[in-house]
Amino acid sequence: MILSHPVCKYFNYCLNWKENFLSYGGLTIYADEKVANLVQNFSVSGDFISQKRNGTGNVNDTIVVKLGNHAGSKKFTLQRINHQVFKEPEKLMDNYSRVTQHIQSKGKHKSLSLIPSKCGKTYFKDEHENFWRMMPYIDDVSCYEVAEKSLHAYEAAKAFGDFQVSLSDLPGDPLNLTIPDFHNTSLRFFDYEKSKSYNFQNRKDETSDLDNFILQREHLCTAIETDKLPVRIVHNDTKLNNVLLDQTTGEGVSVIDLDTVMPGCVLHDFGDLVRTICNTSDESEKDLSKVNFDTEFFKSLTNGYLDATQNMLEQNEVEGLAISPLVITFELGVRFLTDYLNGDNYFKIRYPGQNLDRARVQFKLLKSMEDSGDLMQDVIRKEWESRKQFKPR
Ligand code: GN1
Ligand code: MG
Repeated sequence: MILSHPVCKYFNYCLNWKENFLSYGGLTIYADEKVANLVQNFSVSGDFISQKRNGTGNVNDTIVVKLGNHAGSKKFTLQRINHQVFKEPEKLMDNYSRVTQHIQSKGKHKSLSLIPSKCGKTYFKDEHENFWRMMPYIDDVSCYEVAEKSLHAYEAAKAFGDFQVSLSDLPGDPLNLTIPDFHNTSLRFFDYEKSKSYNFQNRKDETSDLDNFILQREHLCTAIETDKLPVRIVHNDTKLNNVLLDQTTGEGVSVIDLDTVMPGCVLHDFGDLVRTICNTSDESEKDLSKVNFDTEFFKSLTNGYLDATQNMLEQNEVEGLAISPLVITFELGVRFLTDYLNGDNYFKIRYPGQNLDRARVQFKLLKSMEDSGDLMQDVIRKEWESRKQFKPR
């Protein structure tokens, strides 16, 4: 509450300025000099040419940096890990390094890889305790906020399915939990109720029209019974914009944003794929009549996902697929609303009220999914049965 006071906002602004970057509207713009100095700490050659802030992620800061010399130029991705969200960046980077190396070892050379720091670490820690990582930029790819055609739905889902399968034989200890209880929907619901009752920002009245809708769906909190399902390494954040598709063929090239890759449940990945790919509009759409569930994309997505995972999935996982989009959409709606009630501390916002807009989009989408519940069941059953018939025994 206190931090949102205009005087504190100004104070924060000055602090940020001192750190050599400008922060406004949740998006931080870093000065060229700061970026040029940062990249010098990684094992790369070439002089700083330019940098561009990539504004799509809701949590970390991503910058595309161009370095070069007389022989030519090369692009890199530089990222600051949001340590307010990821409390143990070293452990996170340990996962990141194991996962990227394992995927590369399977011949997926166009997938993510880390550039070591000059001290031989997988990250660089700056004087303000910020953790940075650097990776070669992957060229000739596209990244979509909203799916434009069925091919996108098929390829993105196949890429995330392939990713789960690739990690099913990761050797060594289980990966670290980078955010414990990340998809604990009951806990997310509990946090929402707490925020509503504290009402620190005095925003409760603006959200009261959603109260009944949310309460009536509380049962979704326990609809995925994770304790009865296999624990696998999953991505946990399978948004459409977390996969790169080939610019020419549309084929999946690489899954990105690996911070939440950890032991979990495949249903959360499938649910989040559907949530983003089958939404006819984007996550902050103000005109809710444009937010609907796309059944054609759902069919393509299911095909792509099962083409990749049919030999890995167990029957009880397949049985849970159809409810998972509703759970994840509900969960994220609740998370956006909680953040709005708390004063927008978690998800980056580009304008005031964005988290409330985002929450409304999720709840509208959820309503539209409910209307297509039977169709989802039928599509999954049909696709699974047809694959089982031809499955080698
Ligand atoms: C965040 O960072 P990004 O934009 O890929 C969030 C996801 C949400 C998503 C909603 C670590 O993902 O859980 O589904 O925003 N990531 C984290 O757009 O909380
Ligand atoms: Mg992302």
